[in-house]
Amino acid sequence: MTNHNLYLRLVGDRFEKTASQPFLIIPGRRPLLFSELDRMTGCVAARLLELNVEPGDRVMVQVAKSPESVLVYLACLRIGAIYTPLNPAYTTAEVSYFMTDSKPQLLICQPIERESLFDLSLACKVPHIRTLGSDGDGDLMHGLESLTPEMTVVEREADDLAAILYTSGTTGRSKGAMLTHHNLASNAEVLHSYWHWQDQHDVLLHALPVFHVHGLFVALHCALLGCSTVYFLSRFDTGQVIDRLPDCTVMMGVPTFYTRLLSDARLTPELCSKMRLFISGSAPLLAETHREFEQRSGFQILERYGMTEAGMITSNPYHGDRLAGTVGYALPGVSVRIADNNGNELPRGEIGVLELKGPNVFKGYWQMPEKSAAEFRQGGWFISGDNAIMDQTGRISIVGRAKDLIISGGYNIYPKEIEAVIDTIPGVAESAVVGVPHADFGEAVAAIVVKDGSRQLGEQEIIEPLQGRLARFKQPKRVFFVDELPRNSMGKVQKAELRDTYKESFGSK
Ligand code: MLC
Ligand code: AMP
Repeated sequence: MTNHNLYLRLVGDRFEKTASQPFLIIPGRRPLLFSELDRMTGCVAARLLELNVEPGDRVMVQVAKSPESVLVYLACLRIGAIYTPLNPAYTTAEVSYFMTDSKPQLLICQPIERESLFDLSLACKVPHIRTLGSDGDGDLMHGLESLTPEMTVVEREADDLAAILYTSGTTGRSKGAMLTHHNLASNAEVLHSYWHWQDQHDVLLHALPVFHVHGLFVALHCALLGCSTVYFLSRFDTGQVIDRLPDCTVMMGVPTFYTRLLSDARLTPELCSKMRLFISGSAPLLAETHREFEQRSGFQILERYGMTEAGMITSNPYHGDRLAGTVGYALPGVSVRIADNNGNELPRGEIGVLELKGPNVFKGYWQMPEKSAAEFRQGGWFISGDNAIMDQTGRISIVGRAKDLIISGGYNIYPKEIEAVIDTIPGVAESAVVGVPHADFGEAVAAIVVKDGSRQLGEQEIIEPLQGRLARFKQPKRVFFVDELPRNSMGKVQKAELRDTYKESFGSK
């Protein structure tokens, strides 16, 4: 049997030529060398085996970005465990849902969170909890050097799960997208080739979080396949990114990264003299940002489009026009069509829902067979929920969303989840949550609330009860009170009207 374990494609024994070079360069810490990667992953794998993690078990990881967190990801692949990362911004209440749903064998959390998560892990019957801090501290790594590294790479079928990534849903309930070894490997290989990765020469500037497709898979997989050194920054800090740009050749980011760079006078063509490629995705890049960035840096940003369930789907070309406001063409091996609400393909030039098929498309949602089936059309087309248009050449533009979703700074926020919590606050009759334009985050969350008259309510009375229940990034940045919500004749809240009414809440653009 061929071993389809993604670990072999990403690490294996591929780093002979770059052995002495750094894989990850981390400010204030010793770099992680390519020569160390296989053995250190083997040590972490040995620790996971000590904790009885078996192939197919979930390992839930809610930690800060660190080189050790990358080792944990690779070690999970190696032993055939299913890596299940979570945003550290999630509250204990949110984590409780993920634990109950995925039933991990092991939870790895930040040392500071151990106390609050310990009882929860007991209640959810999670057998083991370990800690990992941003400096590699915490009990997960204690005494690791004395362990005999586990150097085998467990055999995996192409269809076996490598990771579960939770995405929120329009119903407010998160769904675990099941990604297989082949989903991830095929997408990585296509991107590595489509973006003309310069093996052993590219240097990647990495300032994205590593619990989402963008920073974890797109960025790290390309770097590993290309044996590239990575400047691994804990978060996006404009100053740090500006300091590092002269040493790098590729950067991937959400649109906020680019608007923040534009607001810094140090962004010049000279600063980017070694750069080869700036890539943007996860949220729409404004055409004006694309144009301004070209004027200031000399680079046309390459915009691509993707989602958790399918990794990368389309990309502007490497050679040829990178058109502002478009997301380019279907990647090789990926089929894309624009369809009406019944799944009938529409002629070129008409707006409809983007549907897709390919080796990148996930296996379904964890333990939700009906919900999974409902997202696919006959013939295996996955319904993205994004409204798009395709021109005569096959070039795609995303023009809106069929799903009720806010994307803020590259994070997806489902209004339903926020509304459900706000509606439980005493004094609230009902609420509607919408995304409104925001210069930094692209969209920001605004809540429109109808009071029931039983008590006095101000912005604070709405925000305060959300603490501990919803991650900060999901909480409304503005709250408005109205007598009633606008509804159509069917009684459906008119969110487009609300978005329009409140579009200048964060200043006009
Ligand atoms: C942080 N905050 C946000 C936010 N990020 N609020 C709304 N939207 C966001 N994205 C809030 C914090 O809660 C905090 O609130 C305040 O803003 C400052 O927090 P911070 O941590 O200092 O923010 P910062 O580090 O500046 O982070 C902003 C950011 C970050 C845009 C750099 O959010 C980021 O890295 N986003 C990338 C997300 C990403 O990787 N998405 C890819 C998904 S994969 P307070 O109230 O406490 O002050 C995907 C598929 C695909 O979509 O196609 O790629
Ligand atoms: P996620 O579920 O976090 O993976 O987010 C996926 C969603 O992000 C997609 O369904 C799109 O709505 C959006 N998205 C990703 N890339 C782009 C892009 N380049 N332009 C517009 N929207 C995008």
